[in-house]
Amino acid sequence: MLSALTPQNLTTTVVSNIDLDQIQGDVLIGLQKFAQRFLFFQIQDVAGFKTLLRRKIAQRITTTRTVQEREFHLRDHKDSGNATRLPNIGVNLSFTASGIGKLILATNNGQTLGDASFAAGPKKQAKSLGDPVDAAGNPTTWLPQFLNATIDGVFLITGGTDADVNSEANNLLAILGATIAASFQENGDVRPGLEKGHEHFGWLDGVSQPGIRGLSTPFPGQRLLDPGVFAFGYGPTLNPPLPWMKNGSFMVFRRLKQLVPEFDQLQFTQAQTLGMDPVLLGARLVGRWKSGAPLALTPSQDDSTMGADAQRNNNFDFSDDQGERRCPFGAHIRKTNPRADFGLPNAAGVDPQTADVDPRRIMRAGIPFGPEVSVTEAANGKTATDRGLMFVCYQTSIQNQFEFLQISWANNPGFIFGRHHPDGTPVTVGFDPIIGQNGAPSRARTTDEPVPNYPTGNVRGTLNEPADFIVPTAAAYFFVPSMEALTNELSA
Ligand code: N7H
Repeated sequence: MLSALTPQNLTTTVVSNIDLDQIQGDVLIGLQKFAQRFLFFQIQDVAGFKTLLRRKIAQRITTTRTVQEREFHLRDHKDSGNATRLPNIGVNLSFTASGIGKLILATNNGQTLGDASFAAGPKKQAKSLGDPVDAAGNPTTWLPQFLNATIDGVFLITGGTDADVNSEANNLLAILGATIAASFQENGDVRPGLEKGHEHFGWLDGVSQPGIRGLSTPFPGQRLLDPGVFAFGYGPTLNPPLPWMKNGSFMVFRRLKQLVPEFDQLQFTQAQTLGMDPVLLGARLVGRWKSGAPLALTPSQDDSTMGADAQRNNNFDFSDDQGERRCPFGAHIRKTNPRADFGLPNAAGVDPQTADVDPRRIMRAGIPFGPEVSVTEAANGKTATDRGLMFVCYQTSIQNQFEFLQISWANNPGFIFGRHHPDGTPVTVGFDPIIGQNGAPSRARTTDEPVPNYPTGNVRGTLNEPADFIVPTAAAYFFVPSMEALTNELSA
């Protein structure tokens, strides 16, 4: 069974003080998931909900300890040649600011929990995130359930099949009865056949995740970060803003619709204009080939063995590619994790990632939703049915991590700063061609595309994206409490 996104090389001898029994399972390792239900709800009867949370729901929540044990079990299962899917039902529960406000009456009307973006919620943040908005700043592409109704919480329910997760969703709904009202539900599913583990544009997802000090043994090139970057109470966030937030995390959810046939067409038409192979252009938009192999290591042809090899597929830091011969500065993985670009090692020997990039990292745990592209959609080059990514990420600061990546890096044509073409003129990198959003009404984006021309050198080019190929259709910000907070502060 797939774990959230990435091969986490879990160490068998856990030497750290990470409280695996307190942190919910999707945060650091990721619930094992082939299918996942997102069950958004409103709390209708606060007292009744609290009683059921304490007595019947908390025991169904899957902790990091359980997820870790399942990882080891799954390895044995696979190693013994067994290809069957195990049900491995997982349940996580988290709350929006309005949900926390209802559960902790002393501070009713919402909680900031030390994070202004969490308190504001993504609807208020939509404009600054670059989402399409009307004159009043309200998102224009979101589903009505996320615009008009209050969402207090969400259950993430994972398992081996849709039937497994549907059955657990029904159990939860039956237990909670009228204490909640489901406001929106949708299933995500790992894609079928050879597309397993690939998102809808076709790229292998979950190749690069941060390692966690004390929990994982790093793969070559994988950074080991303090658990405090993702869960409160460790390292830089030793003291959570409120004591009961220890072992909790913030979760960002975004339902991102992907216009797959349109994006496929763009790669063909732009490749023609730029005079390059569309497959290479696609790889240069992401920074990896569809197999996961990084351009930084294999710039002119795919290497699917490398793509699948965790010992190699992150073993680079861009420091030897300041001329963008291998990977453009604008590529999605270079914009969202610039590795050593962000201040190359300086005379003082400062490790640039530790200083600048590490505190911005996020732990991604999304899953694709929607059907495969139909023959008719492919022929027409036009999306007829919603599909995309249920994007989920964890962090201890929404403002300094997810929002910073989206706003200050992906949407910022200037980032990465201070680079020059060989003739000395400054490089304006442009938007992240995958997730970058131009808040202007036209939405049109450009990205610098130094067309590779071996062996002479790159020819300057510009990628033109006249429209968005990823459209945000829902978003919500959550706090993922520890087990202790669920059974004490939030259900008292
Ligand atoms: Fe991205 N894609 O298919 O092109 N992403 N992403 N992402 N993303 C990554 O390493 C994709 C989104 C990050 O450490 C890969 O897993 C799509 C948002 C970060 O090297 C691919 C969508 C944000 C990384 C994609 C989407 C990020 C990353 C390479 C939306 C944050 C790790 C495989 C539909 C604001 C970078 C991998 C690193 C990798 C795609 C969304 C961030 C293929 C389709 C919203 C930090």
